[in-house]
Amino acid sequence: MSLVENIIIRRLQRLIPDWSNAEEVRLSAVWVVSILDKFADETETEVDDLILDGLAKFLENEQAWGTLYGLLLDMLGEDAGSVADDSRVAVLAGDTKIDPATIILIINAIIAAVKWWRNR
Ligand SMILES: [Ca+2]
Repeated sequence: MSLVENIIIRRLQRLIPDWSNAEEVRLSAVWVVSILDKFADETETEVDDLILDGLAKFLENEQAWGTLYGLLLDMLGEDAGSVADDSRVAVLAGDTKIDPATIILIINAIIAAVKWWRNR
């Protein structure tokens, strides 16, 4: 694990005492996204910038964050369905003006990150 990963993990463990609290998770995600955005600016690939810019829009919009948080909780549950089949993707697209394909990409990236976190 790299030094940066270690720092992020230690900060997250202190910042998110309760993962079931949507506002605590949102505030911590704002911090993580602001840090990761600086790294994404330095990479040649654009998908990282796309994901982080989209995530920042969700975090700035209270209604979109509530929708996204509920969707993520469901998708990380036992009987998770497909993100692409969830009607909340269209709601998020309306709230944020992000196209649905990008929203699906962002949500799947978050799910992969959370699963990595749980299994590390
Ligand atoms: Ca980049």
